Amino acid sequence: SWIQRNLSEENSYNWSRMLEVLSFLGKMGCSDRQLGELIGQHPDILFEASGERTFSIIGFLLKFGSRMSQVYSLFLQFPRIQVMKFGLNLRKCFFFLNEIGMKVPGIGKIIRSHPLLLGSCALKKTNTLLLHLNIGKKSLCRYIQENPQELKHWVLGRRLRPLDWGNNLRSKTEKAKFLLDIGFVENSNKMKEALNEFQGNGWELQERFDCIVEAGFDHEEVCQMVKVSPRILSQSKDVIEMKIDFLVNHLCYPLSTLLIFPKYLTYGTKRVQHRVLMYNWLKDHGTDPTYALSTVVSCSDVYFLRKFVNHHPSGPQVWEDLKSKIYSKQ
Ligand SMILES: *[C@@H]1O[C@H](CO)[C@@H](O)[C@H](O)[C@H]1NC(C)=O
Ligand SMILES: CC(=O)N[C@H]1CO[C@H](CO)[C@@H](O)[C@@H]1O
Repeated sequence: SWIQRNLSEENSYNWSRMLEVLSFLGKMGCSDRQLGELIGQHPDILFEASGERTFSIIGFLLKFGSRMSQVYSLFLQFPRIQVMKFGLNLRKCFFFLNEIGMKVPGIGKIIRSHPLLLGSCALKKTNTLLLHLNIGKKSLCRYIQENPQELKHWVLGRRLRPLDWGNNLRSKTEKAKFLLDIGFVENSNKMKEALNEFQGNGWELQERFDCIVEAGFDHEEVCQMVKVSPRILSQSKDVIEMKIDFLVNHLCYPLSTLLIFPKYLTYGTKRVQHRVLMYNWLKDHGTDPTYALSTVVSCSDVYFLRKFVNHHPSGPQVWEDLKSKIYSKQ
């Protein structure tokens, strides 16, 4: 009955192709369950033109040298956008890159590494972009190769600003704009500190900020975290995601720990792991009252040894054992 509800009486369907789509996705690596979830969320992968759109996206990606595993991972993360629209966007990006004179290997590289991004961007027309970004084709090519993420700002409905590429000022203003957006006060000391603290340009900061939001916070909460501890945004998105995963899935602290202790994200995972494992061991072997993660992680080694480790006769030995185990790992 689900299928019936998703079929339209005005269309005819090619069931043999729909079957091919299912078995192709299956061969690519989708388990039945993943397949069910995928089609459940995106019925049009199967039904739109009886799967022809899906095949045309897959064909497009393979033509540019994507590996099957990359295609597979794209479908697992397929964005909330119609399959047909996704395919059109991909093609439009290709035409745009071609029109500004990017060579095929360069285009292939961008398509292979950013299919999700390209498929989600409804780019403006090439002439409009060249005009408003105020940049030549050659420079634009290089700019995109170095900053492919920028493409997502050049979509229909967004206002364009001229690219003063190579101009440091721009990256400074972008950073400043980002900080003002998240609630810093213009010309305040905090703002100056944060500006100096941040490595990365405007969109990178935004991307890092967003990935914390996506972990399960609301915008305001993340603004607050960044104000308390600006340095958390000086790390790449991958590192931030890894640290959050580590906190929640390995150390088994609730995500909300970050609200009280955002600075956690600035510590190396080895240090955190060493401290937490030691602290847990002491808890299992002694009577220490419960300390917050912030206390356990932030204090100096000397203080930690004095306050926690040395209270148990075997503490120092366990501390050393953990240290060699954790720090010898890659
Ligand atoms: C239905 O799909 C199959 C497999 O892709 C194809 O060979 C066949 O020509 C299609 N039939 C029609 C009527 O389009
Ligand atoms: C495109 C379409 O009609 N999708 C429908 C498929 O069935 C689910 C469940 O009934 C509906 O929510 C979708 O709107």
